Amino acid sequence: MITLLDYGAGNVRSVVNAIESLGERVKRVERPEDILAAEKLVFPGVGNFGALMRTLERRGLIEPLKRYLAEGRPFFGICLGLQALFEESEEAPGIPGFGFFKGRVKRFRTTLSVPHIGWNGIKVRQPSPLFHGLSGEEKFYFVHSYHVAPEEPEIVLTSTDYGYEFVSAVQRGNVIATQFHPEKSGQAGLKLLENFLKGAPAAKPPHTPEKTRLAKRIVACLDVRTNDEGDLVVTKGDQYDVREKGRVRNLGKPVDLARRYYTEGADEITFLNITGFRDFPLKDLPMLEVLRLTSKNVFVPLTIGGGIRDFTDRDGRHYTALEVAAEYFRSGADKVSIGSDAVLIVEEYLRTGKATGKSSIETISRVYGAQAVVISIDPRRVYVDSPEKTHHPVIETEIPGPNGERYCWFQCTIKGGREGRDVDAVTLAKVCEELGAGEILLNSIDRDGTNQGFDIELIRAVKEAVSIPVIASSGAGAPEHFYEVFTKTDVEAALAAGIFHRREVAIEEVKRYLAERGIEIRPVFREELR
Ligand code: 1PR
Repeated sequence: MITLLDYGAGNVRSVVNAIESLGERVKRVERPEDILAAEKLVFPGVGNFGALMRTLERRGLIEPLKRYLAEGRPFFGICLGLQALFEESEEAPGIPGFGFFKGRVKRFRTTLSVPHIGWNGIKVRQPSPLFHGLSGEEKFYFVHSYHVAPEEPEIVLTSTDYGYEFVSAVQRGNVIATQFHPEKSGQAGLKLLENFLKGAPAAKPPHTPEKTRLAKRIVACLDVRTNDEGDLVVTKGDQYDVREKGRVRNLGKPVDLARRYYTEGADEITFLNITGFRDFPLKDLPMLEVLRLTSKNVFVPLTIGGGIRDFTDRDGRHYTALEVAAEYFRSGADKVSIGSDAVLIVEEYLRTGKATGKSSIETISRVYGAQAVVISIDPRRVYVDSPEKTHHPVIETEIPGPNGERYCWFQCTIKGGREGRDVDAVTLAKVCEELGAGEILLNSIDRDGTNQGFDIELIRAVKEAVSIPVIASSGAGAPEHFYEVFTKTDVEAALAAGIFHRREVAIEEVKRYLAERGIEIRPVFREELR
């Protein structure tokens, strides 16, 4: 029996699912005594350092946990569950951590995008049960803006490079903690977790990279909605039109397709509830069920979008966007993606010149962390003859408009592209970053479903304006298009839907193509899949 310290924020469901998939049972800590009664304690942490420590204090869990650690009993901390073991964090000055390890938690100081999101390698510094059966070449999933800086070199278990070298795991006796998420790191992560749970013999992997590199992520996207028969299906539009001969295209079942993409090597899976702007998601129970079922056997990050906003139902009950997001996180999502609401928030911000502190972006980011908030932008090109013809920032384009126009701006839309608004994608991305978003999912209505390749000009314009990661989306038709977007822009990830759904190109094929040309990817070990 494994004891899980769930302090109530973020996606612990995937940790439970990962442990259960390894044949163990999980008991959650309800009372302080449960900690001292634990045989093995797993502590996954997400969100804000200060919020975490305050919650643990309120629940009377700090003293028993300190005692448990001091007794050197088996402990596995994940992400914030690692950071909390140190003395203090720049994220919450003045709030002490457990102080089990000497040292502080610091914010990344690098010109690279922060948060550090994605699959990176580890350099193993000492033997550990965690590494039994690993080659040392595996990559693990990271998502964080802060990292630990231990004062005692002997506790460093692994380090990782991101702009500079930082400590990505620590160990003292039976107390082990990782900055990366084994429960989100595919087969390699499950193996590492299994090694802890089963008490494998200590080992040092045969290989240790000299320098680790963050992989470019390949994201599979599932646009989900109810079809004409009332079934929840994966559909796919051409420039956002999902109907063919008047009927909603049906490309498969969401849970089955997500599992297929996981086994085929997708680094992340995104579900977009594309009618979320009109249907209230908490009434949309099948979508929550899709997440619950998917997270049982898909161990890479899951993002869900559609309908993340404040809502008042027919009975007058008001739900905040934070409540909607919380339900998604509880059901197995790691990140939520906000579309229409982000545009309305930015319009308001531009009108008043100030943040309200109450928007979906701000409230969700405060509780769950910036890395959990993705902004999905649905822009469309608007061509003009000259920059003076619009008050929006324009680019000079190599793809002239229908009347030979040489300039364009990228107009944001809401309600699945149905309504254009008076705000452009570059401004939107910048303001959302300021409000606390951690990542941009950049679609293009012009390219969606066309197989013509990504809109490089759009992607470059947005990427250059923000310092958070950007996922390029819309238009992928061949492995060459992924290569193009990764070499012509600095995006961290590329997303595709149609080519994967229609089996025109396999994820593995894309990865092989990229790897052969020197682009860092996470390798796929199909044969090892359970
Ligand atoms: O506005 O917060 O409720 O969120 C609604 C979400 O649903 C938004 O993220 C929006 O992008 C999405 N959405 C709404 N309508 C559609 C539609 O297609 N009619 N889909 C839609 C967006 C775009 C991509 C697609 C890529 C790759 N789909 O995610 O998967 O373009 O496609 P490709 O590789 O086949 O070219 P809210």
